[in-house]
Amino acid sequence: MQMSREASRATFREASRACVSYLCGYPNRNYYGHCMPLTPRSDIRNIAIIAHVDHGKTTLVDHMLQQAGTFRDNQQVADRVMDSNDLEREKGITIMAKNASVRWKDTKINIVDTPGHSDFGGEVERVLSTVDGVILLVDAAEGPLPQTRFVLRKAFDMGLQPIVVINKIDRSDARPADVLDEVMELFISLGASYEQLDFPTIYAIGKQGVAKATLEDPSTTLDPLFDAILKHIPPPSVDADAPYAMVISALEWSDYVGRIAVGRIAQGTVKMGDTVSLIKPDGSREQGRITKMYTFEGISRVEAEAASAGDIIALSGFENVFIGETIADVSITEPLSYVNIDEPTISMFFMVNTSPFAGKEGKFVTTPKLRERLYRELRTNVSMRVHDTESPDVFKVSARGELQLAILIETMRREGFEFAVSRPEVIVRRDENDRLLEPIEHVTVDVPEAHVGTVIENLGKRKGEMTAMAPGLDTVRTEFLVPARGLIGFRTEFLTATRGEGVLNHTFDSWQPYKGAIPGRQRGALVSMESGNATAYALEMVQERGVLFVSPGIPIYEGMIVGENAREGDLVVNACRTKHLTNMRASGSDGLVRLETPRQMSLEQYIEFLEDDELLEVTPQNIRLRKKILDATTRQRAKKREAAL
Ligand SMILES: Nc1nc2c(ncn2[C@@H]2O[C@H](COP(=O)(O)OP(=O)(O)OP(=O)(O)O)[C@@H](O)[C@H]2O)c(=O)[nH]1
Ligand SMILES: [Mg+2]
Repeated sequence: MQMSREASRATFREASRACVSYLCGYPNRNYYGHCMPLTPRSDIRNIAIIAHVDHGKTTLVDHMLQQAGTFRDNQQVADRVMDSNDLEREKGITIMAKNASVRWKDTKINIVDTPGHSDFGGEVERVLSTVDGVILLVDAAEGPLPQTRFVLRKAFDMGLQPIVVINKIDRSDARPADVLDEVMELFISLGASYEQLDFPTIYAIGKQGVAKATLEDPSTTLDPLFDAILKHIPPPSVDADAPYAMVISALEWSDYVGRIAVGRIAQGTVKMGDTVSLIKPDGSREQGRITKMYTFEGISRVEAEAASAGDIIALSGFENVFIGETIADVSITEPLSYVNIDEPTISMFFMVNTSPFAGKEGKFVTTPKLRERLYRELRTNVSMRVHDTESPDVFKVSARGELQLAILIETMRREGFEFAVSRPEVIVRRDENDRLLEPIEHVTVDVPEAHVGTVIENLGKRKGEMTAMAPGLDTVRTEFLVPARGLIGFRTEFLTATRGEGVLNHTFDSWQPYKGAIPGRQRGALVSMESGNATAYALEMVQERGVLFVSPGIPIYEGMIVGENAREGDLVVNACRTKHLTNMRASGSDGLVRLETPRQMSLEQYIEFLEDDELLEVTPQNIRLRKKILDATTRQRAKKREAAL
């Protein structure tokens, strides 16, 4: 199903080269290719806020909303109000791009808040086609980081005009002048046009709702930022008289009206109750009636009777719509073109749980449920792919990074799903000469000087190549090109090696010839040889061998991983042994069992731990690591056979 969708998208892209709507970049023409004068809609601006992770996008949007009078004076509003889903709030990061709008001096500013984490880069690509300009936020201390480059490159690809905001100038280590130089260098290295290089710069303390036109500006509000948006971001240029057409760039859900499709009207005007066509990328069409229509006011959707080209709207009436599809006047027969979203770089197998505890803890545990859920994810998640495999119970899910996969896994377990996943693998491809290519990540590491050597050594082992080094105030910044393969499982090792003082960032850079073998996990697993409940008595002995993952009383099964071996290679251990009554302790011992607290791991850490012959069992209540082959003898045999090959 996915393949055919992909294939049809490709054909559609080819066919739509002739399409000359504004989305294709031909000015002054409408959808039919007739030269039509486009009129600027000066009452609207559409912008996206883009940046590296944590540089302060969502916090800035809070204050833009507040200062534009979105909330009542006494209204209680949560911090980072746009980070509205549970996982976003728990993790403190934005996962999905979202729309809001403010009114400033009679102009409606539609704002898209985007995620800065590289795994969610597809979200940025998805929404850039709906805006006419971007606010590029850069942390005044950290400067441009890998994702700053990535999002700016995407904005340039779309020909968007940026406003640069040097944010967090209140930081004690802020260095706004240097950071501005670095931004300039970044623009040049990305081949910015003359107009783009002439970008306006605003200095901000997003957290306090302050923006300044210059560092000396006494402003205590965001007015300079709002004014810059009105002045420098071009209003949408539209043909409001052409037949209505828009591409769907987001999907939302409402318990009252069902699926809601969000997009920016490319041309024409649309009214509540209109009969329109949903045009699929392959050109097939179905007609439907618009049952509800909304525009964005503040952070809410408000019902609207009509809207026209340039505005971002949401509408319901089409249950079967996907992102990237076109909704248009019935006279239109061809879909509008849609941006290319970068392909995934990493994949993982999702499968029905087969552990001895299977089916005990989940609400949804069967193949059809798992399959339906995974394919449903594709409706809204533009950068993921799902494929069936030769085995009917196993699905290959491809994504842009481990965190993106971890978020899907966590979301599914909260929904009641029980399943197992394998170790993430990097996706490879072949070039025209049949050479094997692999994804290479651009890695930036900020660490105190004392740790630089260790980092260079560790990344070297993982085939990393250092490309730059620059000393900062307290830390040294080193940059590397590292195979994505080498980064799987690296974060935990990095944090240990730098005693938590290091910051690691990476973003996809390029496809390059395969760099050769990279060693896997340094330490083996402690694998249970029995099924039963873990006992304190047994764990006391097991902990001599490494670090425990389980505590006494926890039900375990043969082949389940109960800890990390202190050495290389796996070790089979007995974690359920009970003390024989006759087994007296040596004199001098107080008889008390002293157990270390088991290692608490996040879902991402569990995923990082996985080796090729292991699985992660995920249920709404538990996460367990296990060997694929549970029986020790069979596992041993399989290993020997593999070694012999
Ligand atoms: N010192 C300082 N900290 C700020 C400022 N603005 C935001 N922060 C802090 O930076 C952190 C990240 O803020 P967010 O607004 O979540 O950043 P973001 O860019 O939306 O992050 P992602 O969406 O996950 O990419 C939070 O702890 C904020 O309190 C600022 O002006 N000064
Ligand atoms: Mg955010």
